[in-house]
Amino acid sequence: MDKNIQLMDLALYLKKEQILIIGDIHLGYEESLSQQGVLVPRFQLEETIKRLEKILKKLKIKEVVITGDLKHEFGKILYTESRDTLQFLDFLLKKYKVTIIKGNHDTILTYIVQKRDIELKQYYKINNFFICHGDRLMENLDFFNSNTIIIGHEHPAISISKNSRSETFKCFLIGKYKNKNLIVMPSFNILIEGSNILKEKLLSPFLKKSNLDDFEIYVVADKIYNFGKLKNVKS
Ligand SMILES: [Mn+2]
Repeated sequence: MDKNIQLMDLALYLKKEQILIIGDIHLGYEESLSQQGVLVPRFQLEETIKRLEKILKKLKIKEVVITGDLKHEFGKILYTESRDTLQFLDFLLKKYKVTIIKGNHDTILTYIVQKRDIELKQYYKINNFFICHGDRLMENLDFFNSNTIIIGHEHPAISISKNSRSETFKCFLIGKYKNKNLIVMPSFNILIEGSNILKEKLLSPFLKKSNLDDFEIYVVADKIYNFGKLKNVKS
């Protein structure tokens, strides 16, 4: 892996740039569940901030980049969600510059971020890195001039069986898309693990066009574990 990159819990840190990248927080997930009749206690915002604080205090950070799907619901903004989203942004803005990349769930996020003067970007290019949500290909000049793509959207997780028990862990996927490095971020949605890459269909067109078997799996547990290539995990 690039020496400039450090994986820490569910976040990715660019050392030289002092940028912390996190993906797919899906704030408001609880409210969307409760509208479907599933009642869960309201702790997503608080727990998300707690988990993030542990990462933030270990690193020297100038800027936090959110790779899309900061909030969950499509179309309309649910009340709790917009309040939580603002609280979350205010927490970060106290100390850092914040950049948000638009995800497919962020259709109305524009109105929220305008209240805080944050720019909502389609993608973010910094040095050799091209950061985007990953729900669609974006092959522009900035893309071609970068060598590492960082995406969210996929929410990768892997289920690991031991004896008769099986447990699912969020993971990073690191491999190649054409001639570029591709890093897939795990979701920072603390309420769900994500989709099991061994069983479920891939979402991102970047991954559909890659050979996933050659991707390295970095499992996020009490620390980061390199599981090696997917093809070796499968067999
Ligand atoms: Mn998405």
